[in-house]
Amino acid sequence: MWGTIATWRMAHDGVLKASDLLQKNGHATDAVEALINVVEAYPYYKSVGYGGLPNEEGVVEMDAAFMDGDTLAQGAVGGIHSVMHAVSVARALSHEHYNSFRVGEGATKFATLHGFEMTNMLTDRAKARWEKRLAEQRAQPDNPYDGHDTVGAITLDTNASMAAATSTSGLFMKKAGRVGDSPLSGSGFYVDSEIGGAAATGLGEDIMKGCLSYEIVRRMGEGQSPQEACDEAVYPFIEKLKRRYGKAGEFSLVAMNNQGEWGVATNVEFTFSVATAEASPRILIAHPGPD
Ligand code: SD4
Repeated sequence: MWGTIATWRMAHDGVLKASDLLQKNGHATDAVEALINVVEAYPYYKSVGYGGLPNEEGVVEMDAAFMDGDTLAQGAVGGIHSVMHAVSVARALSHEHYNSFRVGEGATKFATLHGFEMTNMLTDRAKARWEKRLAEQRAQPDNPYDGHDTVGAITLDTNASMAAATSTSGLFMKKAGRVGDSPLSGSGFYVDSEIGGAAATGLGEDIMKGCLSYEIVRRMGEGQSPQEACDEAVYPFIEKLKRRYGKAGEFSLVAMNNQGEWGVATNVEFTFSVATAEASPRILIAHPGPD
């Protein structure tokens, strides 16, 4: 048995790559990193890695995380800039017992010291969109945040090891130093090889309020299927947020257990990519639930 599930259509080429590795008995940790790396390097995905949309100051600040489901080791970066593969920096940090979650200049410094090549991540295309948005914001300061999606993925390998990872440039036009849910353990991602894993995309500020990735894994640990765990963690929480906070942002979560079964919950039209030993890689659409 092996499997992988990842957020958004943009993950599909990465899912193909990960599937190839997993079929050849590659390790879940290598597969999840390879999956995310494909998305990070592609310049036309406007919310991840190279070509990602910048913050208000024109800097592409990225958040990423990596988790090994066997050891529970985690590494994460928040607001890192100038590196092509933020998730690989997060993976390198997962080997550190101390200082494994680095932000801002500290994160970028770690990357430089560990041999990651510095890259200008602001493509001409992203810069043009930023300039256009700046002009729009001057005319209409209340522009909503958009153009943000995270690639989040779970992998299961043929030895029953699991891994999770995320990478994003976060909200377009976010304030400098703003960090979302994607690098936060339990919010943007979580995985435990004895149970399964989950990853999130959407408005980080609201996903954090429910620690939704951990909640899904916890429920799977109590015996729920990935779909039951997604449904029961996500939809009541959206209702709770609406009731007590007054509103709920958009969010979507994917999950896979250590049997390769998977589930999804979303309150927007959501594409994701999934592959298992039984079913070849494919892009699917989830509709806002519950039905
Ligand atoms: C964040 N969760 O930075 C990310 C962005 C995202 O769909 O995934 N948006 O809040």
